Amino acid sequence: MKTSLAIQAFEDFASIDSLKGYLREVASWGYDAVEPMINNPDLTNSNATVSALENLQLGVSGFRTGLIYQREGFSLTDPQGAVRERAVARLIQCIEYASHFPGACLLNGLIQGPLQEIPAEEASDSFGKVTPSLISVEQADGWIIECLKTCCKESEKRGVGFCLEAVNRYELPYHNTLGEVAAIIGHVESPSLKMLVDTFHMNIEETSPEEAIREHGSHIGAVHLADSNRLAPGLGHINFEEIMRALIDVNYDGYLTVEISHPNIKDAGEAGASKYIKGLLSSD
Ligand code: LER
Ligand code: MN
Repeated sequence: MKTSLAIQAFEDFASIDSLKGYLREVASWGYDAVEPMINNPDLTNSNATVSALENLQLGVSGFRTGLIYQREGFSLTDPQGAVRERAVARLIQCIEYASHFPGACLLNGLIQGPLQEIPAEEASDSFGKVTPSLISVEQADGWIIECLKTCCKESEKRGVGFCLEAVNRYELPYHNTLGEVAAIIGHVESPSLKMLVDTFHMNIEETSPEEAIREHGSHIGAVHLADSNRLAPGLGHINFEEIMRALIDVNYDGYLTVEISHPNIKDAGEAGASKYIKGLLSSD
């Protein structure tokens, strides 16, 4: 297993030089890869970024798509079909961009979207009385499955992995556990669709994160590591020895990405989160 650090979007760096400077710093902290956010990738400018990464022998473990919802409001469960189509079109564009970075997959959590209000014309009864209510989880599931089928066709074509993250209930009102994400994967039936497991979310939602990893191990395509307080692993109360043992037991051999709250990234890098994780792996 290799380590990666979750970082801001490549497109958010002021210049290629500032991106190169930051990548140099991440490499010096001992990481093997980075995992940027992504919103609106510049498809014409991937070559300069690819060669900057190659020079530093840094990989890209994946691109995190939450910004597409946070900045544009495009989600897979928007009651307006046209908005869902825009979300899918943007994801397809991101899959194409990711295909320039060997081994990078697309990582999807918040783009699934909150449960929104049913539009007034559909919510009114035969007397025209409007009772606002939210779309149901069943409706959300149906739209998500439909959108994922389209995205995964593109993923399969381009050889880019596509992962769905189990996110805790305070950030997303459904698909909080690995079991719930596994059910969606079962409906989509695409070899490119895998599960992203995040220790911060599992600590809130799973009875036993280690047991959940063992139960769903064959689906796991990506891992996020953050401690119970979303600081770097080792700075809270999650038992990372047990998490590593479970990942080894299920033969997971992908990236371990440190994903922590933004103001603490530099601290985590310099405090040696990557070395801490590599230490856990080698002590097994
Ligand atoms: C993204 O990977 C994630 O874990 C969510 O909590 C969004 O911040
Ligand atoms: Mn995560």
